[in-house]
Amino acid sequence: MLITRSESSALGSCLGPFIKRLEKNREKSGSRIVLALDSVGGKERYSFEDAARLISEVSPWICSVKLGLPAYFSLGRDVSKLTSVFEGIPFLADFKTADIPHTNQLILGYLFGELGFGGAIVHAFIGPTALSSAREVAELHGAEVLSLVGMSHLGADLLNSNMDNMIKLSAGAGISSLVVPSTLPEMISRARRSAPSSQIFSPGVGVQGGSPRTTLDAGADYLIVGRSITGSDHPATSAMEMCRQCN
Ligand code: FNU
Repeated sequence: MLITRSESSALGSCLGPFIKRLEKNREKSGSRIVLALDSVGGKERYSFEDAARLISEVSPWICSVKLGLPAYFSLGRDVSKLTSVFEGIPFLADFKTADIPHTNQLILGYLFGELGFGGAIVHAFIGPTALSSAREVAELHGAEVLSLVGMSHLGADLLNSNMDNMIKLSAGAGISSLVVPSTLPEMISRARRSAPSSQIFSPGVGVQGGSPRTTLDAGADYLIVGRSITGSDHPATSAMEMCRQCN
């Protein structure tokens, strides 16, 4: 399955502010790493200061920060403090939103409008209507929806076997950013061939077994990395090392 040329050029021309900021940061730092801040130093619950210290420490080696429910459990509304203190860093929300359009709108409106996220990961399996409406909410806030079309853990076969359909659905809904697992590089190559002008974000690098180099060679644009950096005794060194492996 190949996204048609008109679909592809339409996608290429609608790069949102989040992707543009990400690209700028990537050029500046030379890093394609999106830091997944689920835990800090192995701690499940961490303070605003813990999070801010870690981000400051690794900021030369990353281009974005991703926060999900674990971060929200630790920080609550202080997430908005984090996104404003680090306003130069685009923040990605990973709540894997997968609800009806109205509920998605409420969730995404809060993430973009109140917490200051520039992008949010949404499950592609919710279908064309819900994906389009999520993309519309994002546009209202100058934000980006990333469509989750595959997952990195063992046993995600039901989802992963439908990747091609979900890429097509995402393109039809005007979404050009995809999340595709690093642990399955052949899925990344297939996604890249199907949607050449998409931005591919790939989680599962490091602790889950994905290799930075293989993931990028397969066609990913950005690597989502958590514990290899956040759980390290020397997070900045680990981030720098991973960055080196990418270049
Ligand atoms: P680390 N993540 C993932 N696999 O790991 N969003 C997926 O398929 C996916 C994700 C997230 O293993 C996961 O929730 F869609 O410590 C975590 O925040 O490097 C991060 O990517 C991986 O963290």
